[in-house]
Amino acid sequence: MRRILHIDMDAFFAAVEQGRRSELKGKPVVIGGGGDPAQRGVVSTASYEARKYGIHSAMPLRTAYKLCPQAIFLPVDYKEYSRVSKIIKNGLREITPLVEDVGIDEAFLDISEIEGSGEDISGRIKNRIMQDTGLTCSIGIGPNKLLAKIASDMRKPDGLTIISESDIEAVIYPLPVRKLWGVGPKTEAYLKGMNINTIGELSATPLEKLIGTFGNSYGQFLYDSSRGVDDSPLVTHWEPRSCSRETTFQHDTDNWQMMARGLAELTKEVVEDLKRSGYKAKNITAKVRFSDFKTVTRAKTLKEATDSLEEIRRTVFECFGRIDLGMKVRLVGVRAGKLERVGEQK
Ligand code: TTP
Ligand code: MG
Repeated sequence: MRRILHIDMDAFFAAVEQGRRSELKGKPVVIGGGGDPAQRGVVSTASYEARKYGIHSAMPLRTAYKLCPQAIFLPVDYKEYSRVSKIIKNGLREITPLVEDVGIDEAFLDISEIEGSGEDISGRIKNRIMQDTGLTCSIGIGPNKLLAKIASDMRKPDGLTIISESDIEAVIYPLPVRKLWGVGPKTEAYLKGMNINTIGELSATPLEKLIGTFGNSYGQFLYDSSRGVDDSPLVTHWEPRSCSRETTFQHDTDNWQMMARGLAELTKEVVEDLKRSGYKAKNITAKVRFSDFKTVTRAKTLKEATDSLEEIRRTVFECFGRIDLGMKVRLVGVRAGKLERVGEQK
C-alpha cells in the first residue's frame, strides 16, 4: 500500500516575517509587492490574524488596506523565504530521500517504507521544522498525491489529516470540484454549467459524458480524480549541480590558522555530502569574503572527478593559496562543482 504525505507551510511568507520579528506575532500581517498598500500590487499572503478580516492571496493591496487599515504591510523578501524553504526541504530529505519539491512551501514525501504511524511520522516532521525554523505546517497523508494534497488543506493551520482508502467518499465527495488538483477556475465554471459542483457530483457523471465534453485524457483524469484514484509517481529526480558549504566567523579575522581550520572542516562536510548522495566532483572552488564584503573565489578543474577527501582538501588549499589575503576575512567557503554520479563514465 502506498502512503504519501503532503506538507504545506502555514501562511508561509507571513509566518517567516512573524518569526524574525517577534513584535508581529499575533498581529494582522500582509505581505505583498513593495509593502506599501497605497501602491499598486497584490497580496502574496496574509497572516491568519489578517485573514479574519477577509484578506487573502491575490487581492489588491488597496482592498486589503480598506478591510484592515491597522494591518502591518510588508514587502516580499523572496530571498529570505527561499533560504527558510531550503532549510525545511533539507530536513525533509533526512526523513526520506523520496521527496518531490512542489513549491516554495510544499512537498510530497513517499513514506510507504517508513516505519511508524502517520501520526508519528508527522510528529517527527513537525518537530524537526519547528526546531529548524520555528514555523508550523499542515500535513496530509493518503494513498496517493491527490488525496494527500486535499488532506493537508483540511485542518489548517498546524493540522494533520489522514485519509484512508475507506473514507474517500465520506471525506472528499462533499468538497467542491475546485479542490481537485488539476481543476482550475475554467473547468470549475464549465462543470458548474453542467450542474456539477461537488466532487461527489462529478463522480456520479458517466465516463462517456466526461470524455465527450473534455476529451479522452482530461475526461479520464476527472473521472479518476473524483474517485480519489491517482497513480502519478513522485518526481524526486533532482540532480545537484554543486555542493557547497561556507562559514562566517564570529569576528573578522586575519588568523591564517583559523581560516585553514575552517576550510578543512567545510571540506570534510562537502565530501561527506558528496559521498552520501553518490557524486564525485570535477571542479573545486575556495571562496573568501573580506570584511568589506568583497568576495574572491579561485577554482580548479581536475582531470578526473573525485570524492577523495585528501585530493579535494589539497585542491581547496591550492585554490585558497592563490587568494591575496590583504584584508581581514569575514567568511570562507568550499564548493564542489561539475558533479558526476559515481560509476558514471564521461
Ligand atoms: P500557500 O501555501 O498557498 O499559502 P500560505 O502558505 O501563505 O497559507 P496557507 O496556510 O493557506 O498554506 O502559498 C505559499 C506562499 O506562496 C505564500 O506564503 C505566499 C506565496 N503566494 C503568492 O505569492 N501568491 C499567491 O497567490 C499565493 C496563493 C501564494
Ligand atoms: Mg502554505
